Amino acid sequence: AALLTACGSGTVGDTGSGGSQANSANAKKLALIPGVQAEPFYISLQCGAQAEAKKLGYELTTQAPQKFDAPLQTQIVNALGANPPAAMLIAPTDDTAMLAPIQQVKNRGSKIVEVDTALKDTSVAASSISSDNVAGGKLAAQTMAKLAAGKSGSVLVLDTIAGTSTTAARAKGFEDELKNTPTLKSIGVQFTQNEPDQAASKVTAALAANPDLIGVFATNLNTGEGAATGLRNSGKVGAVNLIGFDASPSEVEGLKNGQYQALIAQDPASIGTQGVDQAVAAIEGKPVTRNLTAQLHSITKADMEANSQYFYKQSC
Ligand code: T6T
Repeated sequence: AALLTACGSGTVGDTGSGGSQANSANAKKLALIPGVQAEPFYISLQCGAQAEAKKLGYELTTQAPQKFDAPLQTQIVNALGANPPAAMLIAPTDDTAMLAPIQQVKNRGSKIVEVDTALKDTSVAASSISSDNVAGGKLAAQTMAKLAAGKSGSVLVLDTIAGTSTTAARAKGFEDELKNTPTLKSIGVQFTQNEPDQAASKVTAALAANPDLIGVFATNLNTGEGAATGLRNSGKVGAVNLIGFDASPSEVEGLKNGQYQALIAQDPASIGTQGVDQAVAAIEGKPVTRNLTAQLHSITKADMEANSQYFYKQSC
């Protein structure tokens, strides 16, 4: 079911210009810097961006860090600054630490568009495209309440790394909304460094400390995959409701075989498409929309066939 259909807001005439012009040989060049390599969410985003760039007559190259890690991403951004593209589309891995490197590329003449995550400082990017992550967290809490069906118990929230704007917003939306269901008590948000192994052990530890654990909200695909492992290892699959964010092949398989009770799928391809549209508008001096949102879809086993178009890809 398509439960969220939020759409763009806040059109401004700002073309996001900043600093000197990028090298004219790069006038049709776009660079995409995802949060991490070889991950279905960012692959799907890249597929959308690539197709749109081709359609608009631009060349898009992608370079992603091996881990979701600000120092590794900084190296890539710094190298790009030496030969600035007309626009850089980036998913900042840290809402603060990535400010200086991104600002430097902007100072060298590239337009900056944020895709998925964003910096705290809203003055750098010409445009930001993401899911409505707070709404996604709320939707997960409402789904958790439905699944509990009046039964009381503890709920664990698994976040990734402090400074990740998206997952922080999901955790906050979830925690705020859960307060409307007094029978469910959050035992708090735990960080996992975006490592499935850490997510698995946090779940095992939470089960040992809270025998009444009734649900886990995993704020992205890595925390979800780890949480599913933790529940499996503890023999609690199905007894503890697991709601994941994203729709990676492994999560989709887990939904099918009962390891997850619901997934909140994003539309990464549309984030990529819209990102390129905004980058090209900024380059060509056309009006740019400062903030755009992509749709979210809550998917359960019962309606997974009808929602298969939202499953993430491993390649374009
Ligand atoms: O959930 C996505 C993305 O939106 C988030 O910013 C980081 O994690 C993912 O890439 C999934 O692992």
